[in-house]
Amino acid sequence: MKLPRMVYNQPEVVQPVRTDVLIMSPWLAPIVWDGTYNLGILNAQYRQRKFRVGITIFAIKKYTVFVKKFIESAEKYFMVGQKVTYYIFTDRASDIPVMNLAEGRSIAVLKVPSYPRWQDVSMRRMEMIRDSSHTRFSHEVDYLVCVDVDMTFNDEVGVEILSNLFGTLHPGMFGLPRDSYTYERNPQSEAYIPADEGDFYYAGGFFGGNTEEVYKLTNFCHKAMMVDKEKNIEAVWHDESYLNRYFLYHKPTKILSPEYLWDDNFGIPAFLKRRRFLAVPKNHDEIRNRR
Ligand code: 5GW
Ligand code: MN
Repeated sequence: MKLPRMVYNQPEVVQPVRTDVLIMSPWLAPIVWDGTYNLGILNAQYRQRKFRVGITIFAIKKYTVFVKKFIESAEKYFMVGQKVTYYIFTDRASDIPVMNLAEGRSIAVLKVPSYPRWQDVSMRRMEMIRDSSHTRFSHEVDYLVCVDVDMTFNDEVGVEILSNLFGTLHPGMFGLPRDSYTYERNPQSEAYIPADEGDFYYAGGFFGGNTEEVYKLTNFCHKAMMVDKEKNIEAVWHDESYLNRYFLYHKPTKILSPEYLWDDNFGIPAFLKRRRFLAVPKNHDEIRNRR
C-alpha cells in the first residue's frame, strides 16, 4: 500500500502523548483518546481500502422521537466522507422521517416487533442484530457500529474507532476498582463475573467490529440471555451485563474512551478533551412509562 506524501509532526518515542489516562490495554488494544492518533494518517490508510460502515439503532415505541436529531448529528460528525448505512430497527416505520443524506450514505428501515417490557426491548437488540448479520449486514457492510438512539454526535467519530472488535468504557465507571463494577454477580447467571476478574466496565450503548465479530458477539449474548431466561434469571444490567461477560473472555481489539459515550450528568472531568457522542437528557418517567 502506497500512501501519499504527508507532512506531520514526528512521533516522539520518549515523550508520551497522554500521561493522564491509560492509552493501551494489557493485551495491547489501543484505548482511543483525543491526542493519541493522527486522523489524517488513518484516513489515508482507510481510503485505499474501500470499506462500508453500518450503524444500527433501535427506535421502538416512543424512541422514534430520537431518530431525527440522531441522524442529523451523525451526518455532521459520524464517518464523514465514508460510505454509511443507517439500519433503523423499528416497530413504527411510518414514524421514521425522510431525510436528506450526504452522497454514499443511506437509510434502511427494518421492521421488527416490540416487546411490552423495556428490558426486553433493550435485550432483544442482540437477537435482531444477530439475525440481520448473516442475511444482510455481511453482504452490505464491512464494519458494524451498534449504538443507543437516545444520543447525539457532538464531535468527530471517524475511522479511528474501527477494529475487528471494539467496546467503549462506560462513562460512569472508569477508574473504579473491578469489584465495584456493576457486573452480574449471581454465579447461576451466564453473565456472571467473579469479583476478582474483569478489566473494564463496558457500556451497552456503543460496541462494534467487523460483521463476523459482531455476529459472534450478538449470538453469544442472545443465547446466554435465553439460557438465563429458562432459569428465570435476568442479569442486573440486561444486555450490558452479557456484553461485559463476552468482552472479558473475548478481549476487544480496540477500546473507545468515554469521549465516545458521555453523559453530562457525570460532569466534564479534565481528562475529557472531547465529548463526541452525548446522551440526550430524557425524563425517564415520561418516556418509559405507560405505552
Ligand atoms: C423504554 C423504556 C425504558 C428503557 C428503554 C426503553 C426503550 C429503549 C424503548 O422504549 N424503545 C427503544 O427503542 N429502546 C432502545 O433501547 C433504544 O435504542 C435505546 O437507546 C436502547 C436502550 O435503552 P435506553 O437508551 O433507554 O437505556 P439507557 O441505559 O441509556 O437509559
Ligand atoms: Mn441510552
